[in-house]
Amino acid sequence: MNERPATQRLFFALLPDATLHERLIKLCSDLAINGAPVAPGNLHLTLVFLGATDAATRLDIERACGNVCAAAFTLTLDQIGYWPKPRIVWLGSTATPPELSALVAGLNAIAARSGFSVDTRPYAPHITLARKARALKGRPVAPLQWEARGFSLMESQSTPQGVRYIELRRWELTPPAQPDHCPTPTTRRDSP
Ligand code: 3AM
Repeated sequence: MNERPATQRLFFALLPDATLHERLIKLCSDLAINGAPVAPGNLHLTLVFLGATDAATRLDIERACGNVCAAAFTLTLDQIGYWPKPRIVWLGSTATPPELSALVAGLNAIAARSGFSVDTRPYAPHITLARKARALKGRPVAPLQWEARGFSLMESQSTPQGVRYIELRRWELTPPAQPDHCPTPTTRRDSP
């Protein structure tokens, strides 16, 4: 028999803390976007998309993530944008912190070593706020600060109610006061 191994659809993301999460929800409501809002529990910032991942590959990736040494950073979310092709309204940043670029580069390297094809487009950090949306006329936005202190391995699950993003595991970023400290896995929300 030549059965394909079961896979999970995985990606790396930053998840907002409770305060930022509330602010994002309020922003979505204030913008009154004409489209399908992302479910509040799904709001995130994608770092690297992996796609279908079998259990052995997931294990390799998790091990490699334990060796990632990346610094915490602040991302200023100060720009609302619209991509017409996927019809997405997003919140993003006019300046990508170098620590974020370094984190994405490190995760892309891990993905490539595990055989995933890496997105070669320039990284554009953004939080998708709504899909199937109409263009928003240029709107100023009061900047929101994202104090990124960890990154997460996420699973995208299709359910009858729509897509659901589940945090599988999180790694801490190096706190600014401890430049020599490297991250260790802190949580595992699923069973092996
Ligand atoms: O955070 P956003 O919404 O930009 O669009 C998908 C979502 O990104 C993206 O991964 C995130 C979690 O699903 N995604 C889905 N399929 C993808 C693919 N084949 C993809 N990104 C790149 N390539």
